[in-house]
Order: sequence, then structure tokens, then C-alpha cells
Amino acid sequence: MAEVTIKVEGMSCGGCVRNVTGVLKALPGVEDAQVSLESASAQVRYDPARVEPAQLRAAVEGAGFDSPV
Ligand code: 9UX
Repeated sequence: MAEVTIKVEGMSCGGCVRNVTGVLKALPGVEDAQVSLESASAQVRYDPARVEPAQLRAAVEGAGFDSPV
């Protein structure tokens, strides 16, 4: 299992945090996601054999937020 912190920009409230957490945890290979409004980031535990950070960022972007490298 690997761990990465990605940027999540554009979150305004706890609902955003729940939404981002949900889309990340829905990805195959994602074990856990801790999303922080204050630090505009998400710490994700994942199986590198099944998913990679670029896909995590793409899922965040798909939910309407920005996740620059
Ligand atoms: Mo809060 Mo976020 O009302 O997409 S859920 S701003």
C-alpha cells in the first residue's frame, strides 16, 4: 500500500469534503482518503498496482474541484 497527498483546491464547506472523500474512496484500489478543507489537500492510501495518483487527481477534477500537480 502506498500513500500520497494531492492538492484539492476549490472546496468551500464540509459538503465538498464529503463529496471529494466519496469520489476518491469509490475508486478501485483506494483504501482510505482523508480530505482536509483547511489544507486544501487529500491524503490517500492506495494500492499502486490498481490506481495511480494521476487517476486520483482526475477523479477530484471530475467532481468539480482543481487538483494541480
Ligand atoms: Mo458546500 Mo461544496 O454548500 O461542492 S458542498 S460548497
